[in-house]
Amino acid sequence: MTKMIIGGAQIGGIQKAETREEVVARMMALMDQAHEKGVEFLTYPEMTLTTFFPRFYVEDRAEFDHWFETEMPNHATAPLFAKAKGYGMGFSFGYCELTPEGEHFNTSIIVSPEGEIVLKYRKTHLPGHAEYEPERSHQHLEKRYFLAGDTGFNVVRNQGVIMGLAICNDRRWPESWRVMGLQGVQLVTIGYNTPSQNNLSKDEGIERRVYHHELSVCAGAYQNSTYAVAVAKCGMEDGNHMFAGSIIVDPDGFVIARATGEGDELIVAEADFDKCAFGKSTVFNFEAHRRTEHYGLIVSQTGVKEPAQ
Ligand code: CDT
Repeated sequence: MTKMIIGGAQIGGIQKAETREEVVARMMALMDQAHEKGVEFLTYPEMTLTTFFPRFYVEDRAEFDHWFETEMPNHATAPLFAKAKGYGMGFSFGYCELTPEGEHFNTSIIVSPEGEIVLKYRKTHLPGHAEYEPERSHQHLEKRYFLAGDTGFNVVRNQGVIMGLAICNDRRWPESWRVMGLQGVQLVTIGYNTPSQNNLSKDEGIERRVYHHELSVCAGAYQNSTYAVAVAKCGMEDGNHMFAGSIIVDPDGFVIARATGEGDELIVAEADFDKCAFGKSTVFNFEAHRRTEHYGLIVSQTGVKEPAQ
């Protein structure tokens, strides 16, 4: 029987002027709380270390290289790795990665209780746009500052549990979940930074945005019979609001823990990973029920091709 106390460390807004060290101090305070509650694996948000800078446009992208990490762990994050190792706690968190080859990725990692990076994932589904678009209420320039990830959705067995990573917009795409589901995933950890308003539609307010977030995570968890932890960086950041709504979801698709505020906040639940087996061996027994002969379009075609009139 594999039971584990899992946690999500929601992080309130990080302003432009905040240093990595200040952010890591907040992360460590939540890790201390998590340890007190017996958490064995803790999930932090997407781009945990910095403000969500893709809301800002700069002509010369290199001006934003200071938001990226060239190594991990590094001087600022080493104390976090050391604290987790001291607690025997695994964790995941997102940061912006600049490779030795000069490539920029929106990245997330799983760190084992021994302090080793056992899985690295680079965000696949980059939302937004690459150029300044004045018709938008705010910019979302992920396609300007990041390359689409080159890792794909791998999983790793960590602390006896099959774990996988997705980042923010990935949670809306069933393809992300199913690729991990096909590797037997039991815990999907997701970090997100989601603006509270659709930048092309004033009508899509925060309630609808939070509903779509929760719908996506609950459906992904249910359809692949896996636990999921989805954790926000949220609240006011540099004058922009991002919704909170961090949740832990069970393999039946039910929310079993939920954040109540918009600041730094810990959510905790007990996961019984044996519960993943029921769905995986019945309604979502892929071996028994999938019909891959009918799914070809999913990988052969990207956009929609409507039939002729
Ligand atoms: N960070 C991120 O991926 N945010 C997106 C916003 C979509 S609107 C351009 C999300 O899916 O939540």
